[in-house]
Amino acid sequence: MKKTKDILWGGATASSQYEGGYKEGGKGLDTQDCRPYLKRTSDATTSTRLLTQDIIDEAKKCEGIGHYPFRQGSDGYHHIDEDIALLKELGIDIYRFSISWARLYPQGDEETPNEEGIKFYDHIFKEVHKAGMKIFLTMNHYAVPLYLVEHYGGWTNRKLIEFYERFATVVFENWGEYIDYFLPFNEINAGYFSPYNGVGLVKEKDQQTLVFQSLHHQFVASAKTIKIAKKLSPKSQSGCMVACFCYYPLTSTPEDNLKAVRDEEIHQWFAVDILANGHYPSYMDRFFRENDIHLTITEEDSELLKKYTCDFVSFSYYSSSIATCKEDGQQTAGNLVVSTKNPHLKASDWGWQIDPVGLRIMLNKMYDRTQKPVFICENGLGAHDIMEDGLIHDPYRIDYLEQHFKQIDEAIDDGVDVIGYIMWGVIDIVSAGSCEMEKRYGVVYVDANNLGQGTYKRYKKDSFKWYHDFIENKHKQFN
Ligand code: BGP
Repeated sequence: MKKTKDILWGGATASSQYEGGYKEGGKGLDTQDCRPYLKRTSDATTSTRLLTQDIIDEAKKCEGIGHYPFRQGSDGYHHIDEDIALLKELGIDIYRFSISWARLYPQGDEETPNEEGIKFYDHIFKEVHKAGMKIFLTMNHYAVPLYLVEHYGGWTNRKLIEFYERFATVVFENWGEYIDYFLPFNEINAGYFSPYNGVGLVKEKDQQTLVFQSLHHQFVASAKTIKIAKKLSPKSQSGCMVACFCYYPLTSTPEDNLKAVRDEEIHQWFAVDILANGHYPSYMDRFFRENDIHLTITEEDSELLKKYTCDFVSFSYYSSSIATCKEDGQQTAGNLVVSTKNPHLKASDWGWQIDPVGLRIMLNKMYDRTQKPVFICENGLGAHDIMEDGLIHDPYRIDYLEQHFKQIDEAIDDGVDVIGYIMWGVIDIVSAGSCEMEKRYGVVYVDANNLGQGTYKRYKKDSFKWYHDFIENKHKQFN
């Protein structure tokens, strides 16, 4: 039987949140480069995700970094070797990172890739491999080349499948031998809540059909990517990933229970059901009917979905949520969704409700549902950290990690086939939801603030040593 000591422990970043260098090496502008930093109000997270054409036009006028934090990221573009050395010292088994589509294909529709982009990633793949870490690649983590948004309508357009296939072919031709695990898309269900981030859709009215058609195109692109990888990188394992919200009913009424089931299906499971089982689940028929959503799904699409299902399933998990038919409860923020407050849970500085047991529940549910190995590919605590004399004491993060690791251990005992755990934002990066640098997840501190001021020097937090020791001693901690 599998034990906790047998699973992989890792850390993750994403190109748009980490790299910066937004104009260097021939990179094209992408959707994240257009999201401004807005001082946080209660709805800042939502408003920075909904981009209008006016906001994009404004962003295009800004030549420099300005108040667009993704253009600077953590300046990973210029710190990559130092960061890989830090990850090696941390002792993680696996590094999850993503490729900027616009760095390889500045517009997105070119026939051939940008050679400087190839050189940049070639270096990363080889150095991570040399450092002895496995590679978990997210091929596309939110950022879509802006040209594809403005000239093709983002993923609403079937043409993007073709462009994505070209991108995928180049990735696997060049680095197939280094890739251990891969995801065609980060949190593929995000397109539903955050269409601009997820499928490159500029805000308009009445987008439901467009959103689901775009998601469908991403599902087909996922299947085609798996087909490509099977040929060019036969040893790599293909996955699908969703953001998990873990819905609890607010009360024991049958109505609240039904609401929890439905919310979980529509918000998170439907993408897993399609990509792991190879077809649209029956509950989506009613949802499409009742919401007047009409999709174009060809026979070839259905064949591809059926034939190229993923090898493993994976998810991000930060907090649990509440489902209720009553609309009057106190609301709180979470990853991608807003939820009714749970009086039994504490929350992070951003209102995300901390619930380690929810992680065990999600692991069990996902495994029961798919019977495929499960990878926790994102989890961690976004917090305000304070650096004094080069030291960062973050006992709250250590506590968060410890509590969640205990629940992973329980889930493994429950019989869930867990492949590994990947800590989100292992090096501080710009927040995807609220565009802040000061919402920090890392065990490595990056000296920069929300306005991009700072030295961008790296410092180890207390949690660095804690995670390092945990990985080194994992045999003793559990089992
Ligand atoms: C997920 C994304 C990440 C990420 C994380 C934390 O949705 O895949 O890119 O950043 O959530 O969210 P945030 O950065 O908003 O705190």
